[in-house]
Amino acid sequence: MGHYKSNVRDLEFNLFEVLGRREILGTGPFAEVDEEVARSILDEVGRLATGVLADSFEEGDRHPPVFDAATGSVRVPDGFKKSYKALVDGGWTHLDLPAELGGPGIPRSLAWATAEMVLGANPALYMYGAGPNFAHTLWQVGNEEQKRFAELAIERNWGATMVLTEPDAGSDVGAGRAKAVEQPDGTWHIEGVKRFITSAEQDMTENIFHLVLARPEGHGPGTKGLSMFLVPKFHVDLETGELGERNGVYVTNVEKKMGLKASTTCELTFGDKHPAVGWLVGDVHEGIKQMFMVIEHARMMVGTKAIATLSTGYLNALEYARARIQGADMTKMSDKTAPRVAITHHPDVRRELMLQKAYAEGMRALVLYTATFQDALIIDPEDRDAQAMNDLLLPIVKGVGSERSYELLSRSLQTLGGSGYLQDYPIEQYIRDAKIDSLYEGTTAIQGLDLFFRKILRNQGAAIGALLAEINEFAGSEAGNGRLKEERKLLAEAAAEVKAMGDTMAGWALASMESPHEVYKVGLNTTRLLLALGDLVIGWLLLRQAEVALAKLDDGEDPFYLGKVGAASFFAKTVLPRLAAERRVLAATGQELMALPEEAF
Ligand code: ST9
Ligand code: FAD
Repeated sequence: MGHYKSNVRDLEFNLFEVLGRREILGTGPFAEVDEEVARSILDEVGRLATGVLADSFEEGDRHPPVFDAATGSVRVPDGFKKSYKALVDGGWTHLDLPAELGGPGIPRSLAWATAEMVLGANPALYMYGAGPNFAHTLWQVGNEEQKRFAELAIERNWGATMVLTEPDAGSDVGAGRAKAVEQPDGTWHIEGVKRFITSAEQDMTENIFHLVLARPEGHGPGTKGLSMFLVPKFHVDLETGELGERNGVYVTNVEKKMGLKASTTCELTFGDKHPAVGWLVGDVHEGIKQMFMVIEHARMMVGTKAIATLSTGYLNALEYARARIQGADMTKMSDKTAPRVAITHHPDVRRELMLQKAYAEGMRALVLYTATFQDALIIDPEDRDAQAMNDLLLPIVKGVGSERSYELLSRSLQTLGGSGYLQDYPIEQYIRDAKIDSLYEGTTAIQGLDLFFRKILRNQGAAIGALLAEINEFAGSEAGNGRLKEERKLLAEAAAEVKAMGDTMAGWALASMESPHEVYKVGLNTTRLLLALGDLVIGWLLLRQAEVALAKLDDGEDPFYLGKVGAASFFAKTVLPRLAAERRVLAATGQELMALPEEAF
């Protein structure tokens, strides 16, 4: 058996029993995909993910890609190449594309459901295979020639990268110094060094194209002075599709990392050996706006990756716990001759397992719930409410998904006792591979700032207000037919705590217009609010699942549905009450920490 354990049943439960995806399948932009096709896609990707895709997960870690500094090339291990080939040959790198680009036209909810399995099985594969998706974005924002380039990139499965970070420009992308110099023929020469660029070199695709942020000479400071350029590794004859000369962009180092080792993280040098020719994307200087089209997908991808890893971590821990015999049942703990039991009998192990299950399944629901707004935007790109809700939920998917997954994966390891620490089991690699998720694509601090300042304040509380109203409506309903009464009460209390947190922070933000230091109190709590809102939404989605499950249980017992009710109730009773303490801590925030001299740290 491979390391990866999928949960197709839960994916289908979310899509078809809770989130009503049946209603949008087979119609409008999804006309070609009915429920049967959707289920067969999930089955097929599940089979692939638990098989050939997962096969090289360990090899990619123990024998990572090898960089040759003399040629700037990278050799990816053979087993990993085999997995990648299976992904490409099956057409799976084209799965997310719309019909006009030759894709099947599936909803985003189904796309993320399948992505979860690829990301859980072998995350680097998904990243190397994202070229067609990047090309889709280029096709959306590019000029005619760039659209043609994008079509070729899709047809030939070229690799792709997003190139923002520099040694002195990480979270602060606007500090970037890479320069773009316009040429008489309308092209640009890019100069400078970027770092930490994912997939910038590999030997699995014939070409790689880079979407690069650089500052045209004379342009202003900050992110708004950056433009986006298309910089291919090899030049391309757009008529014939033939590859031409090597462009002047080279990988000059590949980082040695804690985890996710199969994925190359590269230093990328432009214009050092010979000119690195770039084309201004869409002929407009709107680089940061265009790049955020990619970033939004990538943040969703990172959250999904984290959650996928927690899910397989939990399922591995569960399998171990069921088989591991150790100690007697607690009721017989003083009887030294009592039969030994599986550790799943011990209350502490059960508590730990249920916490893992609740977060893994609650955050899966969060990803798929968020994706329903992306579905709505395909159906009607002008749906502003769906846009605002997707915007609001994205930092939660990315920030909460990565933080909680990393935290809970250490609990998965704990369930295995000392064995969890060994490389005989996949969890230690899961933990190393998942740590990156709270760092790239905007650290957790950046997600917290994005949530409060952009998605709540700038949106004037509209989306968060709508979300809280929905949660309160559920809490005040008869959901569960009397059987979720206590849980709904806890949900309503938690919603009130989160609202109070947001209101207090908005008050400080307002006060900072008069007294600038007040904004520090906001900054001391943005991550707290992010995590608290995450817990609230997870609790709500779990209870929605429990409501559906309870109705099904009326027709007969099914452990799957019993587990749904159990997880929701557990989460409501053991996690949601903690939000009251978070609100108290937040309310008591003062200036002491910011006033403390740096030397005192
Ligand atoms: C990275 C990659 O880390 C890691 C993994 C790569 C894996 C690759 C594989 C990916 C696969 C999936 C991709 C598929 C792609 C396509 C699929 C197609 C189906 N939302 O607040 P301001 C914009 S890469 C939207 O003043 P500052 C907006 O235009 C490196 N837009 O910011 C705004 O203008 P306006 C990742 C946003 O103070 C403008 O920015 N690095 C948002 O100048 C300025 O906004 C990071 O993520 C938003 N949430 O700069 C950097 N926010 O206001 C993290 C801003 O007029 N740092 N814009 O609308 C930040 O995010 C900073 O907050 C900052 C601040 C740089 C934005
Ligand atoms: P810094 O920005 O220096 O942050 C250091 C610490 O300070 C963090 O804890 C951060 O949260 C905190 N901090 C910084 N600013 C603030 C603030 N204003 N408020 C509160 N806290 C703050 N980049 C790309 O462009 N393309 C890629 O493909 C890519 N892939 C990557 C792959 C890997 C494996 C890694 C490690 C990085 C990758 N990155 C990529 C870069 C990644 O996006 C950055 O590392 C990330 O944005 C953080 O920047 P930094 O590392 O410079 O940290």
